[in-house]
Amino acid sequence: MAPSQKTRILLAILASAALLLGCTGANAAPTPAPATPTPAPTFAPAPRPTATPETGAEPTPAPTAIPSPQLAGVSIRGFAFNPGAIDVKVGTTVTWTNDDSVAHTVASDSGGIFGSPAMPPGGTFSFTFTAPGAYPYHCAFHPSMHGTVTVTR
Ligand SMILES: [Cu+2]
Repeated sequence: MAPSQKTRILLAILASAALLLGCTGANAAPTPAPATPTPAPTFAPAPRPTATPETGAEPTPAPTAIPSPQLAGVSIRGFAFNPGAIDVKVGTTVTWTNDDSVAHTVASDSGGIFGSPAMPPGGTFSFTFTAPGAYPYHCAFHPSMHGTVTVTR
């Protein structure tokens, strides 16, 4: 065997060895991919306040305009209606209260539109005016006592 051939064989062995080493090295070098890839930090986005879509367009069911009950009061005191004349809107309930020490009544001057029985001291009488107009009234016991309720729309 010629020395050169011997060298070539040796080189070939070395080369293959290097290849083997290189291969094994190449195989061993890459760090095995982690079986469980570190989960990307699931970034839960801060819950944004969901814009309430109703804002602004609140279809508040408009209640059929039910006129709030309107009230008015008249005090009977010192043989007089106080106030003697009041203005109210249609639908207003007027309540007379006898703040005197004797009985009185409330009676419409004409038509018998309204009329109370004798109201003892502390008694009350109410009437709801449903039509516009002027409603003069008096006390049946004391003709000098007069008052007027004026009803407007
Ligand atoms: Cu009276």
